[in-house]
Amino acid sequence: MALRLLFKFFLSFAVALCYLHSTNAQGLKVGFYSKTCPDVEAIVQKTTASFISRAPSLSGPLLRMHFHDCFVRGCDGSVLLNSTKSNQAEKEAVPNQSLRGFQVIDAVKDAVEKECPGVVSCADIVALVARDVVSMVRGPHWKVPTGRRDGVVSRASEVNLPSPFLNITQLKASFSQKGLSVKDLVVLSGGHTIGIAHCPTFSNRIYNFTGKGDTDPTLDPNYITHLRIKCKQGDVTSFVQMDPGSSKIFDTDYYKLVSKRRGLFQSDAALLDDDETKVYIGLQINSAQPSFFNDFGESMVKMGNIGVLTGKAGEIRKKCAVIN
Ligand code: HEM
Ligand SMILES: *[C@@H]1O[C@H](CO)[C@@H](O)[C@H](O)[C@H]1NC(C)=O
Ligand SMILES: *[C@@H]1O[C@H](CO)[C@@H](O)[C@H](O)[C@H]1NC(C)=O
Ligand SMILES: *[C@@H]1O[C@H](CO)[C@@H](O)[C@H](O)[C@H]1NC(C)=O
Ligand SMILES: CC(=O)N[C@H]1CO[C@H](CO)[C@@H](O)[C@@H]1O
Repeated sequence: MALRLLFKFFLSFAVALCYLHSTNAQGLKVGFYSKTCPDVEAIVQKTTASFISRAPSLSGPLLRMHFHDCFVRGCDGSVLLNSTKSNQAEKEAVPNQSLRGFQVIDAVKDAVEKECPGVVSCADIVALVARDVVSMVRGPHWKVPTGRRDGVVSRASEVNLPSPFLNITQLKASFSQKGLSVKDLVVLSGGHTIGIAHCPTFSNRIYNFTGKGDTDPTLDPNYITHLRIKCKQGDVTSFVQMDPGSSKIFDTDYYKLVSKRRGLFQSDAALLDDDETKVYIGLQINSAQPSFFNDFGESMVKMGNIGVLTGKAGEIRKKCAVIN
């Protein structure tokens, strides 16, 4: 009898431990839809793959979309909302210019709605798609806690994303305001191993750094020559690969570039101005088994927790671009 009680005690203890492990303070958990929409992750994966296999360059903007969602009002799908007559949505703000791939989110949502109408949030879809595109370009795969609900507010005036012109102090402050660490900063910046950037995000560094027609002394002069060919002065429409040659492959190249003073943005170069971020970069380059892939999954999960709506808050949108 006593033995059975003891056994029961240990069992409930183990169950409680598992529970603690799979949930977090805000109530997201891996497999949130296991009863209500068991195939959701397979549907998201399949639909996303059908786009990425044809257009791998959509992986960049779709990863970035989760970042932009989470940093403004929390990961609540607010980045997806269209403007209305009376409201300028986040999409209208300057850093949006280059957000793309909304059609992928809409297609995923339609496919999911067919299977389980009104169950899966757009905010979760953004998080799952971000994970899937990274896997599809040979990056890590991680478990995405779900259970986010969709917000009903999206305001262009609230978009206060870190700009590519920030220095290390400002970057650390921006991340810390969202509850993210210095390690998260250097790890998530590694997302710049895929994708592209438009000339105005770095042209000051190659043409007119301090207003005297000079260049950024922290940028490799040979790289400046290369970038000037891609971006003529005043060009606002051209773009470059952030990790030239492997911008569609998720790898540790970003850290090699930054250490060679070829990080594209001031905010990339700034990671050499802090002991912790600099040491991290060195470790990723020199280690036989870099921790970056594992770290990236962990930091993405942390980012995915920012300001989430759970329980009865918010809603489950029917269409990701409009509130119900
Ligand atoms: C640390 C602060 C960050 C700054 C200042 C920053 C800034 C930028 C800028 C200016 C662009 C170029 C946009 C364009 O011109 O088209 C860009 C692209 C990108 N960013 Fe970041 N970013 C930051 C953090 C992140 C994070 C946390 C992620 C995701 C984990 C991310 C993922 C990306 C990706 C994948 C692209 C390529 C987009 C594409 O291919 O269209 N960035 N970022
Ligand atoms: C970063 O920029 C802020 C604002 O311009 C400035 O006050 C600060 O001194 C800068 N810090 C570094 C480390 O450059
Ligand atoms: C560089 O910037 C300064 C200050 O903004 C401006 O007056 C000057 O015309 C610019 N020079 C060039 C070559 O664009
Ligand atoms: C949202 O806006 C886009 C671009 O203007 C448009 O194509 C799309 O149909 C809109 N979505 C909804 C649900 O109104
Ligand atoms: C994708 C998207 O909605 N882009 C918009 C970003 O904001 C500019 C105006 O600042 C609009 O013209 C774009 O359509």
